[in-house]
Amino acid sequence: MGQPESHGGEPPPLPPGQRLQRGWPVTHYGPVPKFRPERWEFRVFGATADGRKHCWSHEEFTALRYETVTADLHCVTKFSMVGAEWGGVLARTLLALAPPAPEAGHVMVWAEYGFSSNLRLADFTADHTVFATHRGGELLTAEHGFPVRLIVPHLYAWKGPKWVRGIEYMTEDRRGFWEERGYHNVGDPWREQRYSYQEDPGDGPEP
Ligand SMILES: Nc1nc2c(c(=O)[nH]1)N[C@H]1C(S)=C(S)[C@@H](COP(=O)(O)O)O[C@H]1N2
Ligand SMILES: [Mo]
Repeated sequence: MGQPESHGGEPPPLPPGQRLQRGWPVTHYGPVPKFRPERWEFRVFGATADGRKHCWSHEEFTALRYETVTADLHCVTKFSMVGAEWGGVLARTLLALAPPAPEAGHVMVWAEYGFSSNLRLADFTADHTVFATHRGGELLTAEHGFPVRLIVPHLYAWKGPKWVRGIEYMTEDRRGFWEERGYHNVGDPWREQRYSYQEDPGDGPEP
């Protein structure tokens, strides 16, 4: 990760090639989904430890332990928004409630309309990876991912789907939506891992 923790009053350094963006633009592919609480559930499936699927209704999900994380968001198109406080359910909390099988080394995060992004289990379980329901103490707006979006602070923002509906534990890595369309399988902004042609052997499955 290599992100400095303290910067002595200076503005926080940005990853290489990024510029600071004022405000908070909306960036995504496709339409904003309509939230239907009675049809919404959050699912953990695939290679779970007990071989079962685990589901939470919206009411159940919002009753899970709430924690906050301060994190920047780096879009691969080169703008960064810094210093937001995200509130929600840590990925670690979900992992403890619905653990993966020992063979699961990867996670696919699934969102509305089949949008997906894959993560290594280690990135998923990082202590600041959070399924955010709030930003700056306020509920997310629809455009920014209400009711739940993933924030993976140490990776490019496409690795954090908005409108998340569940996660799939995987015993083998598979590419998600943008990863299939030319973006880097890992996506570490501090190493400027933008595109799949930059991948080293072992960074991911064949593009
Ligand atoms: N479901 C979904 N989530 C998504 C995307 C998307 O296309 N679909 N785009 C990602 C990208 S590229 C970025 S930069 C961030 C933008 O988040 P924001 O609109 O809240 O700024 O959302 C990410 N999450
Ligand atoms: Mo992005």
